[in-house]
Amino acid sequence: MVSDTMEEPMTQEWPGWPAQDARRYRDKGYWEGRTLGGRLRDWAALYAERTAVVDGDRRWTYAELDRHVDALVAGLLRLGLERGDRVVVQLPNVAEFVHVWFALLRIGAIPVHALPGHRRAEIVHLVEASEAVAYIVPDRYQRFDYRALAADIRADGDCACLAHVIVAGEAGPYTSLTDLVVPDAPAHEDPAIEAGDLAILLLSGGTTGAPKLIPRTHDDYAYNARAGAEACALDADSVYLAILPIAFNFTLACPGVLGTLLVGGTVVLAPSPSPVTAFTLIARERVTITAINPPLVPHWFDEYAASAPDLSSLRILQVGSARLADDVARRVEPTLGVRLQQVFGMAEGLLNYTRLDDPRALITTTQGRPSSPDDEIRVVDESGAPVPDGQPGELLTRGPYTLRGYYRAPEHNAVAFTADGFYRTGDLVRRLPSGHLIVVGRVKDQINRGGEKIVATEVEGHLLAHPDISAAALVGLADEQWGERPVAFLVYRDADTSLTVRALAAFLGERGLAAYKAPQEVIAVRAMPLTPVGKIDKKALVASTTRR
Ligand code: OOB
Repeated sequence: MVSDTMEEPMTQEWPGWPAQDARRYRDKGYWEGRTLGGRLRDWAALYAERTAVVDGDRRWTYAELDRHVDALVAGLLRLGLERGDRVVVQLPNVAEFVHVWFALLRIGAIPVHALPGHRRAEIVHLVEASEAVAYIVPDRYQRFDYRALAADIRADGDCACLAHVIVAGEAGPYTSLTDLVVPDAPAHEDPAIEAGDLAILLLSGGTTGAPKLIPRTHDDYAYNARAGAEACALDADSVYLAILPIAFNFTLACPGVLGTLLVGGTVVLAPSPSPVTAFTLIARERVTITAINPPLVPHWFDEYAASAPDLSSLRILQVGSARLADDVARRVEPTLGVRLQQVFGMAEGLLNYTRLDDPRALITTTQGRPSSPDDEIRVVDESGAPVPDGQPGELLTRGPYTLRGYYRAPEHNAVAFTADGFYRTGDLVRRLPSGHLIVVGRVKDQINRGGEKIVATEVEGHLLAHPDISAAALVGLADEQWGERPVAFLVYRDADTSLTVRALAAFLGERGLAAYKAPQEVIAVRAMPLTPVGKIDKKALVASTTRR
């Protein structure tokens, strides 16, 4: 059932789609009116005994997954979680992520996605920006103890809204996820949850200040995954290997985990991103599709040459989240014997895929075309006027799975969207007559380190807290391995000071910042070059490095 309220801008907290667009998206069948928790129920009936999820030696059929999620729902309800509660989830690629995610959705609680690499600064921000009541973590992952992080985020009186910490594994003083499982719990339905409701909050790569939260509804997120599944021709025989973090939109829903489950396929979770692990799982589970970021590609080439793995089941290697160099793209198919698919997407919505039957030249030199016929694309110059095909301009977009505004961010929304609802991506692209996009640069103040997004102003804010630093600018410089690496230009208070990369990493680490955001190089300058309006001239800083 579709209620009238769904057609209104949804709540004060985030602007939804205008009524006439919402109606069109439903009429065209993009929004199917089924919640994600309800879909798991449908899949359990349709695909019952097929394998849904594989995590190491543990396997769940669709029917088992559905029952296990209900068992967890019962425990989460007993704990006091309610519809509308926000819950920060920071789990790595383990089956518990899938269990927790669907259990929260069935209750109508909102998973807020954190990445495994996030630390105190990011988690405090996520908890406070969403006013989360619970935080769900593993005990340890990659030699880091998340229980200590859970203690740390509350140490300074921060995160007062947080009532529960739930741990997958050894819980210590916290609530154990295993203890929340209520065997043989009844199937849980909550008719009050509608497909047009907020389902999850994703973290934006960001442009300025603290990263924003991205509202995604059940309807739009399911379509996000379904359109991807179509672009990849997924079916019940598809086996998707999750290598990048499962909380990342690319891995979860492009088409990823969700797109695979939609068609009755099997999801295999990789415990680490190493090519050795990936190759072992591909051969063992007969994986048909997986997704990686550009820095992993040369590692795949090297490991392939070294170990001659059996990749015969693999049909599609998706590469995205940062620009894949054309010459590397051209080497994928001849080297690995697998079809390349470039993916250019964003947590905000719009996804572009090269199609499986595209000419090779388009697959190796473009980042794909929009997944939905109703993705609207504008490429504009600085004044907002459209540029002709082939010319670079900023990409603006609007469509059935692209947000119309961030969560609780009216001021930012006023600048991040046009008056008619187009999202300003901050990406510079060239559009070809075929509709394929080539990413040529960026107008947002962000560094893309091989797919990991770093908001310059966020890191600069922390650098300026250092007693020896009087001015700081973080810029991305071209890097062989990462595509771009974050470089800090610093003006010291005392000209004799010199801070090393290690010292800065330690300083930023103490301030609770994720390690991947730390500068990989430090360049001291006497004064910052300024633009005519008095802002730090980052282009001049980049140019100065080529003159060195
Ligand atoms: C993906 O999502 P986010 O939200 O982490 O980052 C989005 C930004 C884009 O605006 C663009 O600047 C960059 O990442 N990007 C690419 C790219 N894919 C993403 N830049 C160049 N080439 C590409 N292929 O990164 C994301 C989400 C879903 C699917 C794939 C990637």
